[in-house]
This record gives sequence, structure tokens and C-alpha cells, in this order.
Amino acid sequence: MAFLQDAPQLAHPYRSDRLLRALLDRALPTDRRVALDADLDALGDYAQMAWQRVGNSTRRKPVLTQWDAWGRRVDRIELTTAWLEGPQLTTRHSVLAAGHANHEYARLEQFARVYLYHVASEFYTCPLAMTDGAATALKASGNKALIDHALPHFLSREASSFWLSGQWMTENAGGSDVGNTETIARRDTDGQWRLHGRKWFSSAVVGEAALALARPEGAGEGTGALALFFVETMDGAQRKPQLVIDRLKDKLGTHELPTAEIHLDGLPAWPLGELANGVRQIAPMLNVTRTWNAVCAIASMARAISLARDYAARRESFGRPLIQQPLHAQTLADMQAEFEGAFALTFEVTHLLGRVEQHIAAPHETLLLRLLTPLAKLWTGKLAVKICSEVLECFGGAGYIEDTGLPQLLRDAQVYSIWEGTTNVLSLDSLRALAGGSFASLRTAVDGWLDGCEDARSINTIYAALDDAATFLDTQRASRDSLEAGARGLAITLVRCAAAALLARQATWSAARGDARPAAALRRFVGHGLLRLSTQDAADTELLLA
Ligand code: MFK
Repeated sequence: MAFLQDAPQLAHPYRSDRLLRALLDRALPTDRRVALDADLDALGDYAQMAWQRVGNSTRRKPVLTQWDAWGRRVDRIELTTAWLEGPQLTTRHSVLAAGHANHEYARLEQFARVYLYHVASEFYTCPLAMTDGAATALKASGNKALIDHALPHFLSREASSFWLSGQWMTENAGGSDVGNTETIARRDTDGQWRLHGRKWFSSAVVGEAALALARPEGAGEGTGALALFFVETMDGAQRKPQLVIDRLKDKLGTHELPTAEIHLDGLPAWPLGELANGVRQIAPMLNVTRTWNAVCAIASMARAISLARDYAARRESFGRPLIQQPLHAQTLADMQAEFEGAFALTFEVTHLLGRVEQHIAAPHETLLLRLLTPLAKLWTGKLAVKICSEVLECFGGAGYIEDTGLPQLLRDAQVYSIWEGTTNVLSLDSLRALAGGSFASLRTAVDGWLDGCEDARSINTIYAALDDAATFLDTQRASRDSLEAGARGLAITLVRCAAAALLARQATWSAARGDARPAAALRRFVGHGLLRLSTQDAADTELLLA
């Protein structure tokens, strides 16, 4: 019998995830930790089932049928099985509702669920993120009528009353520069606002509602003149005729996600607040969806690394299992350390978000959250691509073959650095946060995270990198152009410092319980270096682009 290689097996994503378990053990009070266990276990079961199911089926994309047999416009979208299961599964396990519970750990517990569910969800998490963001922006708006009307649906624990919400922001002319939005809000003779325009990326078009940016007719130009509106998309079981789906996008990855181009032809709309400053009003939504982005990115890394580790133990070459080959082992360990840093950082953001939302955060924590949110998003987005690419290589040729299920990991990972703002947009956003004084907050937080840490070398490296970043910020401030040119390097340096300090906190806690692995992750992560500052010559940049 010729040799046949065993496929990688997916270890139970919750029961076998020592990182998640240790984080929850450290961060949660015992009663909360115990209460959470059943949901996480069930979502881990679902993830394992979904991985096996996908391996036995031909993947399928959603299908848009625009016209019925008799010529009526129907814009019907057939979804994949995981998408059809989404509403039942996520309401049963309170994936959204848990995040809006009234306690400090609400967001941490919610995102532990998201982390376990995401890959199996086939990016159903994308419209869930939008819905969570819409719920958050609605609450921030204080618009009681809309809150009473929509929030119970967005946060429902019953699939039958659950609504998905979209976020309709991106347009052809707008892109990242949302101030170029062309959609117009016009009042009809009854005084009802109606939206007219074209939205270029809608990943929740199968939902029941959306928050949309539009320019009230006659308002000025730019971001400040935009207003934020709530819309509903359905008339009973039918999509409203003023919402037309032009086509589904043909994307590099996230194939199961029905991302659509739509146009609005007088869709009724209700302003959330004042008829201006819509970007300011949608910002709470952006910060929540960016947190989802980071959590989904680390979930993809966790999946990729888990499969690579399993395979390394099964696959023998050159006389021993791959995991015993020194260079392969080092490659896996290097990835693991980077992943652990990203994991620690991302879950700290979720905990901070919960603290800020519950109004129990110290002032420095509020500023810190404002800084760490774009940093977590931009860093995990890039790291997911790097890790998923490396993992494919760990499988050799098999990693390049579609029906192993592995190439999809890389294709899907590429979305994280684009979805909800590119790396550069987020780097510039981190400058906004730094202008608000968040650097000092980061230093204060790092002091706390390093409390009790006995790894002097790591401590010194973290503080030295923070000092260099502070000097960089001071010297570059004189020129906005050079500050912006260096924003990505600065952002990644700061986020690596924060992640290292958080690894140190976990290492201190785990060492006291006899687990030496987090300390190894800290040493390895710091060993990869923290500084990524870039002071490239602007004249050279010009020459290189000429
Ligand atoms: C899952 C698979 C998905 C399928 C594929 C998807 C592919 C991607 C599809 C997409 O389109 S995803 C959406 C991507 N787009 C974005 O995320 C938007 C990117 N652009 C930005 O983030 C800009 O920074 C932003 C539009 C938010 C602001 O740009 P501006 O025009 O320069 O606005 P400005 O004047 O700086 O900010 C306006 C206000 O918002 C200011 O407040 P004030 O009015 O009080 O001064 C800002 O401080 C505030 N603000 C901006 N960003 C904020 C914020 N406040 C809090 N948090 C933030 N992050």
C-alpha cells in the first residue's frame, strides 16, 4: 500500500486552548468563569463539527437571484448552511446580547464566544459585528425612540425576533475618505427622510436594518456635513423596493459572505441625532467593529497554528516527525509567540471596552482604549496574513491545494487588514488618539502590567522601546508629513510594547501556578524585537516613486 498522509485534525478549539482558558481563569471572577463554560464548550463543539463538515463538502458561495421566473425583481440571496444556522446559534449562545450585559466582563465574555465561533461562522461574524456596532452607536446617540424600536431586536436572545444591521458607509468616491460620500438624504412632502445613492460594500444586505451615512440635501461638503441615519430594509418578508441589490462582489476571500453593491432609491430613513457630524456619531460603531476585526484575526491565527501543530506531530520527514525537526519547531514556536502577544493585546482591548462602557474605567483607561483599538486592529490584521501564509508553508505542497481547506485561511486573512479601515488609515487614526494624550496612558498601563514581573531583560527592552517611541513622536511632531510617513512604524512599535507588557502580566500569573510557557512566549516575543520605528528620508521616497 502506497503511503498516505493523514489530514490535520482540529483539536477542540475551547478545551484544548490553553491560552484562552488561562486568560479567562486569570481575568474572570470564579462565578462568571463557571457560568461561561457551557457556551464556550458548545461553540467549540460547533467549530469542530463545522471543520469536519466543510472537509466533506464542496464549498459554495451565496447566490443572488435578481428576477423571478415571471419578471419580478426579487433580489433573493441563497446562503450557505453556516449562515442559515447563524441566527439560531448566536442568539442561543448570546453572542451579541452578552456583550451588552451590565457588568465589567461583558465584552470579554462576548469576544471569547466570537473567538471560538468566528472561523466556523464563515464570516457571519461580519454582519454580527455591524449589528453590535449599530447597537453601540444607537445607545451612544441617546435617541430613545430608535433605541426602544431597534435595540431589543439587535440584542435579542431569540432568532425569531433577531435583526441584523448593516453599516453603509463605503462608496465609490468615498472609500477610506468617507467625507466624499455622495448619498443624499432628502425629505419628501410628508417630512420623511429618504436616502438616494449607491453603497459600494454592504456585507449585511441580508439583514433587517442598517446605519447609513448620507449628506442632507443642501448641506455643505466634507465629513462634518454628513448625517447618520437608521434604515430598515424589509417590508414583512419582502425586501423594500427602494433597496436594490446591484450585484454580489467577487472577492479574493470571505466567499461565503454575500457582500453586495446596492443602491438606494428613496429608502425611508431616520436620523440618529443632529443632521451633521455623522462620522463622529458612527465612530462608536467603527471602534466596536474594529475590535471584532482584531478578535476575528486572532481566531484565524489560532485555527491556522492549531492545524500546523497537529500536522507537525503526524507528518514524518527526514526520519522524524516535523515537530522534532529543529528548524520546523522553531518556525512554529516563533509564530506561537507572536500569536500569544496578539491574543493578549486583543483580549485586553475587549476587557477595557467593557470597563469603559460600564463607566468604571479610570481616565487613563479610556484614553488607552482609544489608542489600543486601532493598534490592535492594524497589527492583528497584518499578523494574520503573515501567520496564515507561514502555516500554508508548514504543509508544503498540501498547503497550496484547495480541497485541504488550507488556502482559504490565507485568502480570508487578507480581509483583516482591509475590512474596517486599512493599516495606513488605522495608523493615522492612532495619531488622532495620541494627539489626545494617550501615550502617557500607555506608560501608566505598562507600569501596572509589569508589576511583579521578574524578567529584567524584557522589562528593560519594553521601557527602552517606549522611550525611543516617545523621542520619535517628539521629533517628528514638527512636520506633519514626516509624522504621518512614520505612523505605521510608530503604531507597530507601541503595540508591540503593549503586547510584551501584557505577556509579562500573564507570565507572572502563570508562573505562580507552575506554567512556564507564557514566560517563554514573553522571552521569544521580546527577542523578535519591539522597535519598528521608521525615519526614512522623504526625498528618497520621492525618488523611488518618480
Ligand atoms: C468581513 C469581510 C468584509 C468584506 C470585504 C470588506 C472590504 C472592506 C469594505 C469596507 O468598506 S469596510 C469600511 C472601511 N472604511 C473605514 O473603516 C473608514 C476608513 N476611514 C476612517 O476611518 C477615517 O479616519 C474616518 C472616515 C473615520 C474619519 O476621516 P475624516 O474625514 O478625516 O474625519 P475627521 O474629521 O478626522 O473625524 C471626524 C470626527 O470623527 C472627529 O471628531 P470631531 O468631529 O469631534 O472632531 C474625529 O475625532 C472622530 N473620529 C474619527 N475616527 C474616530 C473618531 N472618534 C472616535 N474613534 C475613531 N476611531
